[in-house]
Amino acid sequence: MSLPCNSTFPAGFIWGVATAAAQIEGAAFTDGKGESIWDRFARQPGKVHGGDTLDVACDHYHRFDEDFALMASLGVKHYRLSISWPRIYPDGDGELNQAGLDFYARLFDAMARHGITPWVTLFHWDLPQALEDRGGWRARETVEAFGRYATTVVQAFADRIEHWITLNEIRCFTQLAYGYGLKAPGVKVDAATLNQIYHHALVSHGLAVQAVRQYGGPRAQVGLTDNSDVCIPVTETPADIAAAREWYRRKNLHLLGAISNGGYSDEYLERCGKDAPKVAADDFALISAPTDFLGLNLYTGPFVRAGADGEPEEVLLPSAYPKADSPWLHWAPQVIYWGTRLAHETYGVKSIYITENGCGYNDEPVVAGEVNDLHRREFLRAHLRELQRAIADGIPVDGYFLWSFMDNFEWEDGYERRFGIVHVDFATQQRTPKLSAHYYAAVISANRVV
Ligand code: PNW
Repeated sequence: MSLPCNSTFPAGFIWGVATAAAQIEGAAFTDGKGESIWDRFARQPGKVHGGDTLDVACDHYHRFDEDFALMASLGVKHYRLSISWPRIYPDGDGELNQAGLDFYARLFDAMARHGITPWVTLFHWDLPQALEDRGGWRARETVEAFGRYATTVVQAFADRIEHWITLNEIRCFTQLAYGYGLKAPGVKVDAATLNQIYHHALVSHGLAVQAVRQYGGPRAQVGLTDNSDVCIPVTETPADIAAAREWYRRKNLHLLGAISNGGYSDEYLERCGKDAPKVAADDFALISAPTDFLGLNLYTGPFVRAGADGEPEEVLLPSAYPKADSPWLHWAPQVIYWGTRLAHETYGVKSIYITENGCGYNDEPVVAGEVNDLHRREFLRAHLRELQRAIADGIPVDGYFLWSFMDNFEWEDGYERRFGIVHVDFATQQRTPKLSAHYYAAVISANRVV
């Protein structure tokens, strides 16, 4: 099947925007919220650009009503947000903070008033520091605590939430945090510990799925958001496509591979050798329980080709290759097409939502009341064309969430790096929709690439 290049998207296609609690809420110690590992990390010298903290961020905690009014004015009807675990359980476990649940109840009420449907991520990296002090993701205790937290949240909001996302980007809060030490808690563990941490993340995903199935009500849908290592064939020829597919399969063996396989493959266990994770008897019954969709955060990916011996090889990026200001974010719009296609082909996924896609730049000044981010408009248009191609090829993509609604705390890059389609002046909290916001509003309204 192929569609003419200016055709509309399928009726009911979900257009949304995304954020995460720690990056926008601020109010880091308000109404009983506990300390998160990011609150702690940001206070360690040299960890976050400019010494920026999450204390105020976009002050969304106090401004959500006007933020939803702005969102609605752009025609956005779907919003992916996350819930802050330390707002609900300040110590990660044990005593519940009712004020935390009350905050999200007010937030969801406001969204309903503005006609915006919530898509809720249960964990977007803000682990309670108290749990990190007892071992963090190294410890099985954290997995059990996450299961209790997920159950509490699903029980509290089952009447309002139909779309649940268990975890955001396992790779980032495991490998980048405990492997490379770039993200909180900023440590470097050994290979066996890191493999155990991946496993704990997978079990946590499974416990959240179980919570949604038990308490989410008949209409609830649940899935994981993964940032798979997407491999893009340098030329779309059978040889390079096969190489990209094989490279993708190998790179995702420990996460999506294990989930879809119902266990760790021999290939993965051989790769781990003596550092293989310890797996409890029922773990994979949880981990591989069916889900309703797969969320994919698609930003970039390596270009892969068939080498001389037929083995996949990554092509090095020349210095002239275009990048966003985030050094890891080289332009590769085909990540949308290949990210969704490889997930569908490799794991048989039947429903995919792109839960994040966007770009981060530093200098986006407000001039005469406008932010001329033509670079982001161009980025979005190129990526949406690839989304259209994926759909035309029959890949089951049901929605797209742009990262991000507004500039926010970009983790170790602090407030310097802007991903929003709405500009935030962090001194005054003034919001200014950028050119890209008006562009995206036009896309949503026309339900096609404009
Ligand atoms: C995602 N990489 O993070 C997160 O889900 C967001 O919270 C974040 O703000 C956004 O993308 C932009 O960075 C990523 O190194 C961080 O490939 C790093 C990578 C990918 C995604």
